[in-house]
Amino acid sequence: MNAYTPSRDDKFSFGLWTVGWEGVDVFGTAVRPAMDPVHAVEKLAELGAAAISFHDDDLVPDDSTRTQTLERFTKALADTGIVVEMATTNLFSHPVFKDGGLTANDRQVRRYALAKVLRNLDLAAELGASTYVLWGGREGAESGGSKDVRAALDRYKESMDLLCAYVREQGYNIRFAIEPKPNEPRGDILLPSIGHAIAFINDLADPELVGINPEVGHEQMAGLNYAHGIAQALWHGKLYHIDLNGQHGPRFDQDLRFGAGNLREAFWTVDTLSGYDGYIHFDYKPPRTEDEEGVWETARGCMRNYLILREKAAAFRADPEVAEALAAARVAELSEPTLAEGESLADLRAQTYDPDALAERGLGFEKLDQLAMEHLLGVR
Ligand SMILES: [Mn+2]
Repeated sequence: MNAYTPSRDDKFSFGLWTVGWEGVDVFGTAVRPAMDPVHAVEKLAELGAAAISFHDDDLVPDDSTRTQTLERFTKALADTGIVVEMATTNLFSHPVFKDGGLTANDRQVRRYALAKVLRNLDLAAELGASTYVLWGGREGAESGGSKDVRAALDRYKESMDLLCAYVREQGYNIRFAIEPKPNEPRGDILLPSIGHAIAFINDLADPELVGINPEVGHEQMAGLNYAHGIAQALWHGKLYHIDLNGQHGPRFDQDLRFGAGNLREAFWTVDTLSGYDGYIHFDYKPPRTEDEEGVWETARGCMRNYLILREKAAAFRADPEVAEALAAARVAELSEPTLAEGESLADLRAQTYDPDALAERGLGFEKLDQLAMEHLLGVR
């Protein structure tokens, strides 16, 4: 045990499909055997995680074994104290979803997709999940003429409105979280970024019930700043869930363990999450090079990296030299309204400004960033 050993209070959560990933990718077959969800729960509990999440097909892929699987699974939850905090639907693996689920051109596919979501939503409520994620990986297109994007958004909204009404009607304690992604597996996915998703949510019938589940790599694949993205989501009150992982800039979805890839952005992500009280959920894929022991090493790594970065971010914020640099950089001044109370725009216009003198001031941002860098590098 040391300072970076996780405890239940840290609220770490893992998707069953993360540690259970068999390594099937575009170019190769499975490198690891299927993992029993009960084994995943027991092992994650032993490592210090607090919760898990699942797709319907991760946990109950087969109706003939559904009852027995759920009995074993709920017993494992009770035995370990692990809770189910989130659930989601697999609307991407089966060939029926090759043109999407909720926005497929084929109406029968959309009806089947909605029924599949509803069935797993009932299970999510039964198992105590409080968040239901929708990642629309197949909702999109490869070519311009094949998808009427405005009609697709109408159908996306129709499904979300129906799902929200269903949750209200059933009295479930569940909120939805839409997970944006720019591309992969579709050439272009609908609701490609945090901003697109938030704008869409504001046009739903019951926007209170819907927020977002931003994933580190998904934003970074689009060259966007994840820490800024979640800060905006928090500003809108829409950060209902998070998916942490690692990514090296705009390229294919790497799904590395948290902290790998863009480490500086991971630092600012943890800093931005200071005060966030939701589950710290990891959605990554242990690389194909790893055997089962390597898989648990990546799960440990995700949690340790988060705890290390949390300590580094706290030390940065507590450093008196950082306080001076923040003051010199006028960071707190941004919280002051531009127009003072009781002041009019006429007052503001009547003031004399000396833009050349204002332009002469340096902001000192580099000194501030160097201090952050030195905390991150472990030399302060
Ligand atoms: Mn995800």
